[in-house]
Amino acid sequence: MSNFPSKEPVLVTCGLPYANGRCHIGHLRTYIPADIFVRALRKQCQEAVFICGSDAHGTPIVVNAEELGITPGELISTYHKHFDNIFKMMEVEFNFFGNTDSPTNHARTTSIVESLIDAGYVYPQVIKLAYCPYDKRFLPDRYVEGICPYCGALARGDECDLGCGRHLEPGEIRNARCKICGNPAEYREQEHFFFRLSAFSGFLSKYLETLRGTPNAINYAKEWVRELKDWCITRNLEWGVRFPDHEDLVVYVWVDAPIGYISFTEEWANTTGNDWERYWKGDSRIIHFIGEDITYHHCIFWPAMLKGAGYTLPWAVVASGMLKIEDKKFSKSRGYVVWVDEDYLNHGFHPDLLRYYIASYTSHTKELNFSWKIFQDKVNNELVAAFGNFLHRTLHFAYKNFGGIPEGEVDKEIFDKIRSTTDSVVSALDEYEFKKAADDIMELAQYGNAYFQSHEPWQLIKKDKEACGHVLKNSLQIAKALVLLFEPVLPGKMEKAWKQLSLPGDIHALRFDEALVEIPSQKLEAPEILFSKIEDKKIKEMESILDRRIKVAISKEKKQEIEAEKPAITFEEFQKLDIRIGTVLAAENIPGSDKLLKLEVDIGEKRQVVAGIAKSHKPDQLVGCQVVVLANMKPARLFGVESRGMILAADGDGTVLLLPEKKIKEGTKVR
Ligand code: B3M
Ligand code: ZN
Repeated sequence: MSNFPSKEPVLVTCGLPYANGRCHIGHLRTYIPADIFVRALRKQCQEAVFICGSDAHGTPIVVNAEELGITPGELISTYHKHFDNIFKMMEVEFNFFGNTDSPTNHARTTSIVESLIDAGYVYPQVIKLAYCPYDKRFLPDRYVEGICPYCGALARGDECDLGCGRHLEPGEIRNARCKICGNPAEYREQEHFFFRLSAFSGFLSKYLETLRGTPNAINYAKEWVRELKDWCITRNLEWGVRFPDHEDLVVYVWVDAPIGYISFTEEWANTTGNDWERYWKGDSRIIHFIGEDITYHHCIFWPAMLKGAGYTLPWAVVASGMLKIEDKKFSKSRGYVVWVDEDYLNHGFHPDLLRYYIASYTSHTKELNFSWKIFQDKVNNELVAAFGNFLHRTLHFAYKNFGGIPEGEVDKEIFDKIRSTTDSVVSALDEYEFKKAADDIMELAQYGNAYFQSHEPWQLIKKDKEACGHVLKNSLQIAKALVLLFEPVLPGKMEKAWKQLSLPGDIHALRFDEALVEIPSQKLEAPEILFSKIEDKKIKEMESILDRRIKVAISKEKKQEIEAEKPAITFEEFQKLDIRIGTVLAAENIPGSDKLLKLEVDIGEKRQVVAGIAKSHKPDQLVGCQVVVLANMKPARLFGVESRGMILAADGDGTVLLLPEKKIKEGTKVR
């Protein structure tokens, strides 16, 4: 039994893109499957509203606008239009695409925050916050950079983006530096407001048992629910939704961003004569499509907020896995990025080809690798040679020999095959298994090819025209089913194919069931080829664009490192550093970390030091080696292991350790 249609109304949302940068394939990994899902719901007679919008707030937007010398409002308006446009071009068709800086979202956020305050879920607390004495300001989130207290990686104020991926609360980051001037930050006390997330742990444990969606989201969330920390929900910024009764504070972006889902539903409802409360106050099925990296926000923080303020809870959370570009971790700064306009649409590639790639490359929850060669293979072998070929040879043969779709009946066996394919496609979609759905449809195309091939209509036409017409009728029924089934994935191309079949009605509004309605005999126009091969030359061109971008990024990174000017220090300041020669006595991996090693070093005394060199150095290679150690580094715990000192290394081609020129006595001072 399929989950849909249901009597409850369905609302599907996609994570809101920050209106702070261009759309790349990583974004589409969430939006395209969501769009496919919604189109497929409609094909199962399920009414569904599809909502998204730009995320207009948060520190990165303020920092970026400042760097560009424009207002945050100007910045978000540019990118809002950009995303809206790209989604339209990629045939991702939202019912409403809003923006979290809208008056509706300000009002809804204020109202929800007030409800949470009234219900006793918000409390003030004085905390120590990073403050820049030069810029004379507090440094929220991305205004500060430093070291992650959990894994030791270089991190941003609110997120360990390069290391363990943890969300960091204000004040947690170590060795904080101001992002504006590069100077070390101070810590100052200030009153902030916290959301009592810990009060929801009992509720959340139960709720997560009923939450549907993909296992990656739900299983992670179940692990986290055991230790919930309260969330600081205010920030020292001008840009954002004001925290009630505090002129100097706005709410944290992760408060007003998901509330956008509600506000956009309101805005959509107001312009279309619908009732938003059906979705957010009544029995409904709210389905959030998100990237895996924002699971915590959607499975923990958001349901707690909704519960605390008395709104309908999400029915399912569907999390897409991460993206790789040519087998390397996606990274804008390192050049491993494919921009949807500049690198794809502007080169004349049809949106449906990328939609197919994203749907069919791998399971929705797994890592997706985008490679131009694989893209070419999938287009040429699957869309062109299997599906396109079947469609074209069938239509072309019918047009040429019969002038259209022949008379006669379709075999039961053909209808059975179509029915079983449709059933398996629908159940795959119920499980958010887009690859399985695409593969099942492609298998029907292969079945069609085999049927056509084995019945040799080009021979039959010479001997028995009626028998030949029968083969064609069956083939065209399969073609009709394929076009309907593929519409959610390939909406643009299937619209054309539907016209080529001269079939009535709007393909986007028709149901999957229509595939079982016998195709009428009628005239056909000469069919055009729908899918064409991508040449090697084009793929080489695309690869070299990417290569060039990676090279430019590498040289830019190097230059930045050289240019990164640090403030001048005096000799006295330098003398504060206690740098000594040490000999490594023992080295071992730290369970759970692929970056860190635990070392025992003799620096005139024995010291335990944790070093982030596991990727470049094997423990046994290090034993006996002499190294240079900063001995008066403040002690820290990394992965639960105490570190008292820091091994000096150069960040070059991997991590390169500094070694003394010849063996010298342990503890010798470096000056
Ligand atoms: N704006 C983008 C992200 O972190 C963020 C999503 C908000 S969804 C309410 O992926
Ligand atoms: Zn970390």
